[in-house]
Amino acid sequence: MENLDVILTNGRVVTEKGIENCDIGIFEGKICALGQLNSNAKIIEDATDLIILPGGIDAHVHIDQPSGPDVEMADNFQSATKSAAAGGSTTVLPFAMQEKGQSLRECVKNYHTKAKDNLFVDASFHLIISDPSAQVLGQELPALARDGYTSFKVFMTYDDLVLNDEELLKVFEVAKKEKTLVMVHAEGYDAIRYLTKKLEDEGKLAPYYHGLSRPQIVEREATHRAISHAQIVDIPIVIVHVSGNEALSQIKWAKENGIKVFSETCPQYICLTEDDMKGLNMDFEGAKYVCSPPPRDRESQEAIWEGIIDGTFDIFSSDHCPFKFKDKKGKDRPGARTSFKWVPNGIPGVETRLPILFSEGVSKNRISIERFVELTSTNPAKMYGLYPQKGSIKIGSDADLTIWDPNKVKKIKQADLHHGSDYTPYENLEIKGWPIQTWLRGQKIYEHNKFITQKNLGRYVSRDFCLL
Ligand code: DUC
Ligand code: ZN
Ligand code: ZN
Repeated sequence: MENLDVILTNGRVVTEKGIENCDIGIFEGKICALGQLNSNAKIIEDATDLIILPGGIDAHVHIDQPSGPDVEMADNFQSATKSAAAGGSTTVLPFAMQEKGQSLRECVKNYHTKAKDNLFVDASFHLIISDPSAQVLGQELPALARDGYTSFKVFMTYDDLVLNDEELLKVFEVAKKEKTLVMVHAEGYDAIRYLTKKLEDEGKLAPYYHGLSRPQIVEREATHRAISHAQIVDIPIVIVHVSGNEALSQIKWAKENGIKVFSETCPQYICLTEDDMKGLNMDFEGAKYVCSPPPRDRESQEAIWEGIIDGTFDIFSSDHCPFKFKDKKGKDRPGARTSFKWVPNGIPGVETRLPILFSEGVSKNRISIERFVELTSTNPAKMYGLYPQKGSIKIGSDADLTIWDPNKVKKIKQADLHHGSDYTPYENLEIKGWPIQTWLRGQKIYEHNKFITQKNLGRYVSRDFCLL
């Protein structure tokens, strides 16, 4: 074959057949040849001693979402997608969050305006349904599903987002009709309110108590309820950000009983514990780690690893939800030092997701590199209707590629990251195996801490239905 645009040569490549020593030929942004290529190309990139993987797909990120009065997320679409590219992800799936009373169409339009010309990597929106009115359920949701918005998230907690059981069932029914996939934030609202009040009455107000206000039982109960509702309506669902053994036991039970439940976990549940929320002697430092569900204990980390290893988890996402720490519009918002309940929930992680799983999983021999690719790229692509355009190194797919140096050892440092937050919860975590180049549709966009492209090449991608 003559005149390719790019050949990546001498790399070890993870394809659907496993690890191969092969060249990758790229033409007009697509992978067009795999094998020993004796062709010319405008650009030849030597990947000796390096590994080439499909670009990461981070299927759970929050960008520029309203997060309560006077609170601002630390990332806009520029900074979040720059951070994604630097961390080896070539596609992100952020949320278009409906506010109460808002039309879903209007909401989606607003997020497109925020994202337009600001994408360093490709993106596609999930919807968050906070107001399932007759108009939303009857018209807007079905129309949007047909336009390629094929997944949406519902919440079982939070004052502004919670849906009651009847509302959940109604949303599930629309999902069944439209063949869309529902992502569920499974934590029980009433139990959290009850426990929060109790802790506050006892004067337990530091960030650490955030974890005690939403213990594993609260997540387990909601997970079971969501699964039961899905069973009643007969739809598949995704339980997102699973934090520990209790919720996981419900998912295992469902899978063993033939109920179609997908599940996602995140870096915070293998790297952080509740002790991190203690900060330095129960001080406000702990707010850096406040997210929901909260980090659990060592036993839970082991259970999460077991689920990653044995195939119970389908995807591994960041749940990137960044706030600044030293900021009155971030973690230190008014009231946050008077009660944990005012601390914004969420931590940054879009740039560190892949290095953490590679290092803790592949480099430490807990998982194979093929399983790493499945969890971080192929399965998210299949689950959210991006496959085979994304998620695999195969002929005809977008040439979204990440080149890894499996032997590079370096600690995570806030100073090296590109997100808008002023801290990382993983400061000083030693990582073996780093992404060193990111390619988006055949163009190198990032190499060794430098962005190569001048303008933002990311595009919005419309999605098909779930293929898993
Ligand atoms: N849920 C998320 O999915 N992300 C951050 C906060 C939350 O509650
Ligand atoms: Zn959530
Ligand atoms: Zn989230």
